[in-house]
Amino acid sequence: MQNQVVLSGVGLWTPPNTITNEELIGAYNAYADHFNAQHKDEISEGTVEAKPHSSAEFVEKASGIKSRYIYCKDGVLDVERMRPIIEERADDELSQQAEIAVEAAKLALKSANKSAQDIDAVIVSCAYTQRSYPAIAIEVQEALGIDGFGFDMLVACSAATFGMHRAYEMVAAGTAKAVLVINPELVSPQVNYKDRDSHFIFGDVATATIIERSDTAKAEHVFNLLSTKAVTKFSNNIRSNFGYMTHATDKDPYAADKLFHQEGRKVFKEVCPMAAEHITEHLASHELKPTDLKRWWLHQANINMNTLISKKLLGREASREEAPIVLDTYANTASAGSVIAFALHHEDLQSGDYGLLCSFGAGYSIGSLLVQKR
Ligand code: CO8
Repeated sequence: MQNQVVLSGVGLWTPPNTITNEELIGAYNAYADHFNAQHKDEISEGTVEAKPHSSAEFVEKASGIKSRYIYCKDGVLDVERMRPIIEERADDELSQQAEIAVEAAKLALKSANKSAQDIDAVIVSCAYTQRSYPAIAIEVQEALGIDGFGFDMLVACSAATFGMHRAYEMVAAGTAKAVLVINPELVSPQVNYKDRDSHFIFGDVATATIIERSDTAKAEHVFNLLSTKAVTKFSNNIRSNFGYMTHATDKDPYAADKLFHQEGRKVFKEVCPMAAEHITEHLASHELKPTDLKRWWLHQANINMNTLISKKLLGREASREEAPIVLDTYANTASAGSVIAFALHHEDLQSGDYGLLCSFGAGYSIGSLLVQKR
């Protein structure tokens, strides 16, 4: 017999620094002017393309983003650099990603009313890990004094939901009693701040959740995890080619294709119907309709995507109360967006209310979890 599984805690660690659209776009436009002045002759000969200005008005209208949090602001707005300055740490120091993971984990443990001794597995699941091994999850496990085991997972936009899926399965099967799932989305080092199409999209954050057996849960807000659903379909439309092979290929490890890049229009067109269909099927497997749900904690990549998906599901636009948006202040935080929305907007749900967490994006990947307030 399977154990009843619950989501009993959530933690949200927000970096101390922000960059507004105005600041970011001011820096980009200064960089573009600098580039155009430097390449004046090639541009007039037609061998180099001039860089047009970015605009805060476009960014807010096309994405819903007004500002973003950033782990380290230094260097990003410097026209000569356009990337954060992050010091390398010694092997015996806590890595930056483990450090922010620990912050989010402590908040999740507190909200679940648990201590490190109650946890027996740690999953660090996010879009990038800052090294291949030893796993960041094992470093976090050591820092928090957790027994048991830990491992890292990379599933880009769906890392958080897919990580929670694995935790659900382990608790249901009895191979772990309580799992800490952490999403330290330190994405700013992989953003191409020189690329007009994508320089505004991302922000840094760390989120964490506790998934455990229902009979051990003692938090104030406990959600029965009814089921999970996942799908992936290969696409090159969102891609980063950075990896360990660059040591052998003799290519520039910092070239534009090694950083985040996408065909944003295609992503928009292809992912929205996939996500709406996925959610409809997930709910139908419980004989539920979209109108039966109280809350939608949707992936936060683009406000227009969320509006379109909720219209497809409900036949009308969802209110901000039904489908909260955190993009305006957090921007796209890779896999953490739906967890941020959950962290900030779950305490008002009443016993019996249904809600759905859902990620969609790179891979392509879609992951959902249907929950019901206990
Ligand atoms: N300023 C002013 N104008 C601009 C800018 C800009 N910054 N950028 C583009 N334009 C112009 C274009 O040149 C174009 O002009 P024209 O019509 O004259 O050619 C016009 O605006 C329209 O351009 P687009 O068609 O590209 O603009 P869209 O309306 O499609 O909006 C978006 C662009 C916002 C990127 C939109 O396509 C989008 O959001 N698509 C989906 C994106 C998405 O969900 N991506 C997933 C991201 S991946 C993820 O979430 C996790 C991945 C792993 C983490 C990586 C971390 C680094």
